[in-house]
Amino acid sequence: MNKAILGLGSNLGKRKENITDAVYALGRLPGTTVIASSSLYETKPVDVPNEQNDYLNECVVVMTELSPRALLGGCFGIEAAMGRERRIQHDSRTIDIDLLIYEGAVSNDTELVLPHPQMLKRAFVLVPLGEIFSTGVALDVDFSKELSRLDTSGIDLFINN
Ligand code: PH2
Ligand code: MG
Ligand code: MG
Repeated sequence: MNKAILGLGSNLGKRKENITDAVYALGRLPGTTVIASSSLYETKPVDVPNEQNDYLNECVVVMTELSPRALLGGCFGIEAAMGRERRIQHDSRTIDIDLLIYEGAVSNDTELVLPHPQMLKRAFVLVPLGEIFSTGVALDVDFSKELSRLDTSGIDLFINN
């Protein structure tokens, strides 16, 4: 069993339900259990090609028997089942599930880069992650410096539950 960390995002449709459904689906992947989750955060879109709604973002930690690649495949399967369309890169989406960190795994090929190359630049990832890993270190990835330097003004705890 290995630990892995995933980041979820939604800015289309019923955003909160989309995230909740996706977390539930992650826990139903073979040999996979969700062991921790952050609060939901409402976040301003960053690096997007068009006008978009605000996102809800959350991070979760899983224990899994799946390999990094199989876990990634599981994430794509959940996205597809939830109606995710892939037309324009970084377009609005019902659900996005990104594999951020997989315990002990470094990968650098075209399908999978681990740790996720953008995660250290994104407050919508590091703020929720910092809630779970309050030391600023997640499975050997130290994000404390980046988190302390990032502009977190577009990131709000989502209380509309
Ligand atoms: N995801 C992106 C691009 N921009 N911005 C926010 N706030 N949240 C996201 O999840 C997000 C984004 C590409 O995956
Ligand atoms: Mg993403
Ligand atoms: Mg993605």
